[in-house]
Amino acid sequence: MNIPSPNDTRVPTFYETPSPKNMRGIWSWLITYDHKRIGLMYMWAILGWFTLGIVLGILMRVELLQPGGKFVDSQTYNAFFTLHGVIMVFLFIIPGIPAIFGNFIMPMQIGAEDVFFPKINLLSYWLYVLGGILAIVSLFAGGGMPDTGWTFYVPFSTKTHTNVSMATFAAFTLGMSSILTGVNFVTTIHRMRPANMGWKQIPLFTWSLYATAWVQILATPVVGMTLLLIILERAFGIGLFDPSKGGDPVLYQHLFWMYSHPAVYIMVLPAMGVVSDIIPVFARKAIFGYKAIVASSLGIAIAGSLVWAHHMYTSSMSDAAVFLFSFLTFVVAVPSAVKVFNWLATLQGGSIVMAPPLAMCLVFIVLFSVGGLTGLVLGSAGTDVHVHDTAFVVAHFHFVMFGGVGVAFLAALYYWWPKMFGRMYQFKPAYWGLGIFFVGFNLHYVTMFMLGLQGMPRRYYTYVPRFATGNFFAGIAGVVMVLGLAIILWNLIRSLRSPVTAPNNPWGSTTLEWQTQSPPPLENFTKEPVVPNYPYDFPEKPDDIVRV
Ligand code: CU1
Repeated sequence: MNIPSPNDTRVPTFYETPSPKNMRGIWSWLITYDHKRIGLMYMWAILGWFTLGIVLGILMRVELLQPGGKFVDSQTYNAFFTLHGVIMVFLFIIPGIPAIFGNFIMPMQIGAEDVFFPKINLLSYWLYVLGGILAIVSLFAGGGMPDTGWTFYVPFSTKTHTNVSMATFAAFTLGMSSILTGVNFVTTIHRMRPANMGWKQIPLFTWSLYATAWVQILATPVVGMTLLLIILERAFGIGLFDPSKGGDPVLYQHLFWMYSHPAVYIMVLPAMGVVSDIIPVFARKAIFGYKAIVASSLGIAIAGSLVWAHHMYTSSMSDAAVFLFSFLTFVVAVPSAVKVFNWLATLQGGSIVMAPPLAMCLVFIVLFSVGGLTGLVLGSAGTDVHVHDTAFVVAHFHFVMFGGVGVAFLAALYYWWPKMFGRMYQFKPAYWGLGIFFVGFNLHYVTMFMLGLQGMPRRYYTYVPRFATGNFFAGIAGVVMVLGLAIILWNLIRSLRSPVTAPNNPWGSTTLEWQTQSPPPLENFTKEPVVPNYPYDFPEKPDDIVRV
């Protein structure tokens, strides 16, 4: 790649300095140990999967435009929602922020030249690719596309003749990748910081990855083993989940959600870290309650691991268990709300400079808050029983996962894009894209909340005629939402064709990754970065910010 230098002091970037053995061309990427190249390889793979997941989502909405299943048959629709879920959860949302920005940005935030285990990092990437390939193969290998939904609930998943074994093995492989990334990040954050960066000088994004990494290490093995048990059941019929052989299908649900609820926090915590890093920069003000945000990240990681059975109120648990899990679920809302209040308190009284990353964070706060508050409707058992397995639940977790984590992912792209590629993107289409996305998103999912309250079930290829208007409207709004998303991504990718112009620190940020050039050189820093006493100290006047 030939990149023109805007000034003389530039050193060759990591694009221009292949590693490890100075190989050139495609191999210098495929076997690289460089955390930035690995982060970028994740980015293109994850954006590819995201696109496929969106296409599947649109196909589902096309089927639901009118009742009666006129587009595809029920079995194909079952495959659509299974694949949409598996791809979006395991291949997009879980790895999204940690694998891309955790890899690319986190080592730079702590002034390190790479992660602690660069080769294991490369192994994680290839396990991710392998898991993705297995997921695709499970579609087209004989037997039929998996039709269980992304949760692989027994007894259906042990009985269906579709390719469930391969799909679960794909998820198992992706879990291995996630565990290795977690181990790598914990070790990196403990061992690679400069001597003068204490725990209270660590930027909040890195803190959030630290909390996430522990959940990845402790919870992911549970789902890995559980998915292997499904494969064993299918191959040998041991009967762990089969009452006629002394097993229990509800055991599966416990094992599955013991990981998959904490997985919600594996997804959400890094998103919160992104927002915590962006907001003070554009408020030109120290983050309000640094310690409270760190403590709430750890609090969420711990409390979030104790609430899994709130997915099972209708699975005939004892009333005492329902009460306990409902109570604990409300407890997790506290540290989450602490963060929202901290972000708002940071904005309050700041000299706010509006830019696309901040605008995206504001979208995050709105959508995530709606997602969180509707979660309370589901967390309290009485109301949950009423809306269980309806479109209300689907709308709720899309508000959290997509409106929360997905939007924070886009905010991270808006914020770190100049650092990663050395290009500034156009602000106008960036705002238009997020505006259209925001309108389409709300019309789409708020409609689904209403449909759910009226009793529209999830996961059916057709519905009774009285839901027709709502579903038609939701489908059209979904297209508007995807249009906004397309503008956002197109505007970013288009900027790659322009020359390298981004300054080293376009937003006037104070964390270490902005002290090196954009894009950074091979081992990140040519001279030791200066660690500030406090990572969010801003000069009063925002003179140093680029406006495009
Ligand atoms: Cu949950």
